[in-house]
Amino acid sequence: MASSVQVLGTIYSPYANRVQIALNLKSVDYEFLPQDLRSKSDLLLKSNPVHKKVPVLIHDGKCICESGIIVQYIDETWTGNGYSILPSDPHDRAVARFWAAYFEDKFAPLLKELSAAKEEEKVALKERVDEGLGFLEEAFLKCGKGKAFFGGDHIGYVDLIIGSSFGWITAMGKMSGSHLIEETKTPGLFGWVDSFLSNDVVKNVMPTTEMFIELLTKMQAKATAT
Ligand code: GTX
Repeated sequence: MASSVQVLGTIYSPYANRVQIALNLKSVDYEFLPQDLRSKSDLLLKSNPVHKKVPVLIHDGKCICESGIIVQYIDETWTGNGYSILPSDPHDRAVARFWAAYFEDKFAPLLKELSAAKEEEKVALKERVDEGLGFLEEAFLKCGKGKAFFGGDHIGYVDLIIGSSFGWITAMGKMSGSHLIEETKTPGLFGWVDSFLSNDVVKNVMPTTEMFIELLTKMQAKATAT
């Protein structure tokens, strides 16, 4: 009997997108249940009572929360479908978890800090971002062994964790004219962004750059009106 899989998410959530892409990689059919985060549903509050956030994966009635944990659950549950999302070698797997945690805990918060910084704070923050990009470029070359993705020939765990934020990042770069990834400085990451965003399993999940730009424009107009 086919299992029942539901994802509570929002279409612009990079965290929900990771889960959707992981399910696509494993060819698992699922139902997407869009959530209104300004007025949280009983289902969301009941299925993620601690954080009250999306995404939540509901598999045969059981709830799993936190996107990274959900992606690992998907990988461990549908082992026979497609290739493994995390590397099979324990050291490679630990390295992939390290870079995913680095992005989540250090790099993404730094980007957030930079986007909210006052003009005089920007130079020092930009230096730290550039240092982080240097680390990620090196990680890309080492983990991907010269192939298109951090996962090598296929989208893997680090690709999902980092790549899912590139809808927002690419749109913000287009709007400000200052792009985070420059071909001259981090050529590996530059090519990787394109390979990731244009991949079919990603394209049919993540909103387009134009959609992100439209949303960001509305958010900015609302912020300046208040
Ligand atoms: N650590 C969690 C995970 O990995 O699943 C984080 C999930 C999360 O923050 N979800 C947000 C939420 O439900 C929605 S996504 C936020 C979009 C950020 C855009 C970044 C550019 N928030 C509801 C709440 O905080 O109440």
